[in-house]
Amino acid sequence: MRTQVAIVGAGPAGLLLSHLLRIQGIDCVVVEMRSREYCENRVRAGVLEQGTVDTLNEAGLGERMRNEGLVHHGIELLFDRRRHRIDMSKLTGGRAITVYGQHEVVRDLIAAADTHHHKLYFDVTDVSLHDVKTDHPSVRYTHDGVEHTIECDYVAGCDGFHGISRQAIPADVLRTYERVYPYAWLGILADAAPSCDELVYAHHERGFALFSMRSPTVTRLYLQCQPDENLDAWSDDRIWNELETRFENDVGWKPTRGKITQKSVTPMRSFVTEPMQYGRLFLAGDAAHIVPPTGAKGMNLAVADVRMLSRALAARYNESRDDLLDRYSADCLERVWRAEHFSYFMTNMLHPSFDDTPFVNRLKMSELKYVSSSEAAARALAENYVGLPFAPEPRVLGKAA
Ligand code: RFL
Ligand code: PHB
Repeated sequence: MRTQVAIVGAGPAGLLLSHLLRIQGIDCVVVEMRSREYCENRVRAGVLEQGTVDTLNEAGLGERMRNEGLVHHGIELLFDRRRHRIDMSKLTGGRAITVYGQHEVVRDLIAAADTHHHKLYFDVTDVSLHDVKTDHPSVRYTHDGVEHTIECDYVAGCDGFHGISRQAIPADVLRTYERVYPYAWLGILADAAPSCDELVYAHHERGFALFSMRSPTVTRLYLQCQPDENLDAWSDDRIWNELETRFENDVGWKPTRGKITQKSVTPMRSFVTEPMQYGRLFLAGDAAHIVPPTGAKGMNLAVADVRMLSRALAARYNESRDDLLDRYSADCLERVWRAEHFSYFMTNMLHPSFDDTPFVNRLKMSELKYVSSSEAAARALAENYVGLPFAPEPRVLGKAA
């Protein structure tokens, strides 16, 4: 099989890249090791930045998101039993976030791929990359017991943190920067109407807790826990009691209880790979970088990367220009490091660390009071949370900058 761009991985990065390339007339093939059902039902992120919403709308993928997504103009920070609202829209000239599940975005992308007959293969095995440093790279995989080779011009490694693409970059070229946090999140989905219209990030001496939602009937909640936490030790009652303790406040607000339909433990990690490109291989999304979920940045970074990559590839094919491809890694890493810092800042501020000294925990409390009382500090938090605007459009498709 021959194509222009071979894409490894059908998460948000790979699927959106495929869509953005197709609408610019570039041929591509996506190979994914999991089943379609698994990808469509994998519950993960929930917060879309303004720029992500704009990208999905511009690509013609926004109809269900506009109908079912919940637009939020603020978030709440809860500490010392008090709720403090950060009015993000007021602080950022009207920008907002949209709560719409990552698996809904993935479903919309797969539905669009069906409609336009994109080449998207699920349940593949033994994926390997070859000759990425040459001008004739290829991707090999097995599907239904038959070995296949995709000959291509470029390879996009969109296969997440545990994927194989990153390994195609030689160890002496690749630099990695990493921080593993001494805690994790126990996350649940519950059939319960959200008892608050906005997300609530709570700092409590027993640990962090987050109130979020997926729809008018589904609440999403997280509790700080140990990285090796045993889920079997957490009965539904214990989870609700702990959540109620951590959300305690002077006005008696608490999440509404409901049937818990899903439980999981998510480790917390910061990780960046440099460079994000090697020869004709380009990494995008979690394959290149991971953030702890406290800043809600992971999927948004994946979208920003593939937006950049699709434009760079369009410049190559439609204008014979390589400059955007040459600087893909440098351009992406600007945004990546800003999001890394913001996620690290939110994570440190909101999680009491039982390994830290009382001094460090006092600093966290001071920071919380500062962002809740100083307009300048609140604005810095708000502009990072809603997401920094994309750089002005690069000169592609023949338009002058
Ligand atoms: P994904 O989604 O991991 O997709 C990678 C795909 O590649 C496939 N794959 C392979 N395919 C073929 N061959 C191989 N050898 C392969 N190896 C892997 C995988 O099966 C998979 O389908 O990466 P992508 O596309 O870069 O997307 C990244 C996002 O999924 C991730 O950053 C977010 O989920 C992070 N995240 C959040 N991000 C946000 O923007 N806002 C949030 O509110 C938010 N909350 C979260 C989160 C992640 C969480 N968890 C569970 C990690 C909350 C949580 C709890
Ligand atoms: C979620 O709804 O899953 C969610 C929301 C905000 C975060 C992380 C996860 O910071």
